[in-house]
Amino acid sequence: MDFIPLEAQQRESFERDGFLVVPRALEAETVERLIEEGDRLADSFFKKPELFDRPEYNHLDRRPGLLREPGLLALVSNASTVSLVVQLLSPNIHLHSTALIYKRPEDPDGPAFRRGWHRDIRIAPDLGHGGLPMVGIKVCYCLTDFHRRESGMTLMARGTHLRTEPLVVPRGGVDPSGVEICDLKLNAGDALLFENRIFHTAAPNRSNRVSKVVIYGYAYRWMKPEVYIEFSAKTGLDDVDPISRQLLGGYRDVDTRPWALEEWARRHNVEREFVPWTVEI
Ligand SMILES: O=C(O)CCC(=O)C(=O)O
Repeated sequence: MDFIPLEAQQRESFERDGFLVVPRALEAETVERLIEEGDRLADSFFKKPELFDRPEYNHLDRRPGLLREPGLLALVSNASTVSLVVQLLSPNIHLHSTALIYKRPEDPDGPAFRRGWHRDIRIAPDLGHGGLPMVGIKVCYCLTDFHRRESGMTLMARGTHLRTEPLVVPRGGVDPSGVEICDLKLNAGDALLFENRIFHTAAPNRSNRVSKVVIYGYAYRWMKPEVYIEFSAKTGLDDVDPISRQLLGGYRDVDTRPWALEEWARRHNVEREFVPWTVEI
């Protein structure tokens, strides 16, 4: 995997906002190939009748099976984004989740579907909202342009990764008050990195085209990947490079060092500071 340095200003904005836009993360040909593969996976979705007033028929959130497609498999170690994830999180990571999200146009006057502000990985219900750790970063790849508001891009509540309380939603409303809601304008090929603590939600697609994204989540290796990631069963890993093998769960246990990304980080001078178990006094 090529090395792309994380600029100081990118780290600063990620730490301040809880998310970071990486413009032109994918080449146009890669986007085309991913659309071709994504459309194949979405075949039965496209065959369903379009019911304008029934948004549940018009959203696809497909999680299993993405890694069977070669382009989607190669995306797991995409240098322009995963380089940054390693520098923001650690070399000790693997792929935690995959999603292909397509949204057909919805009734502009209809109710918001799947609107639910949340933090990822469900830590808060167990540990509360205070002092949450950052343990994962999702990379949302835009396969279509998102040039207008309400065109299907996931909404981010800027800076809420540091929040120690639930969001406050006025009675009868859907969106929180007192926070900045970002409906980002993005181009096909751009990537949006967001960390597990930031409050975000699915948003309606009130444009006149199908919106398409692929979202890959990376997390520390001590976090169990979602069950549908078949590669965690260590099948079919012989043909992939060592970094992809690590990301796909090709190691015995978490006590085995994440040597592929550790070595990569060492070579590019971005290794993590060593944290010992004990110190001498
Ligand atoms: O469909 C969406 O835009 C929401 C995605 C989301 O909430 C997530 O990936 O956690």
